[in-house]
Amino acid sequence: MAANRTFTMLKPDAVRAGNIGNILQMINAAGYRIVAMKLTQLSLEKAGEFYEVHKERPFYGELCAFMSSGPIVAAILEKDNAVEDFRTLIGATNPANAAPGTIRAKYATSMGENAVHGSDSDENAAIEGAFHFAGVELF
Ligand code: DAT
Ligand code: MG
Repeated sequence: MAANRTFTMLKPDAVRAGNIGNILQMINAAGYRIVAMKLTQLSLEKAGEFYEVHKERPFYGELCAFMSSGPIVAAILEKDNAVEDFRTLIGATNPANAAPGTIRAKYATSMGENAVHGSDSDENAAIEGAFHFAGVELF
């Protein structure tokens, strides 16, 4: 597998609960190199834009309200097979179904407040990374 990149957000629940360090430790231990990172907060409008693909879903309003409810850590991460391996590291969307030892199994509290985002394809990783970072912020 070629070295490639994924995009993540440590969500407002994880930041509020004081889990930034714990989650970054797991990301580091899994072999990811940090290409870009910042503590930031989405406006309701920007959250709506980020999750536009879900706009017809019944949880869209709740999702955008939650994602704009406090600071997040946004990051671009690099590793071989970055996207797929990161989805494995974070676990299933619903923490009740997340494999033991995954980030969501440890730190998510519900389907909506599930601690962390991970891109679902190389194409979306590039789009989502560019949504949050300018080229000069990548290292
Ligand atoms: P994932 O974040 O695992 O890629 P997704 O892309 O299907 O999951 O959904 C994006 C986010 O929307 C998810 O992290 C949490 C929220 N969400 C998804 N399904 C939900 C549901 N049935 N109820 C409440 N929130 C939901
Ligand atoms: Mg998704």
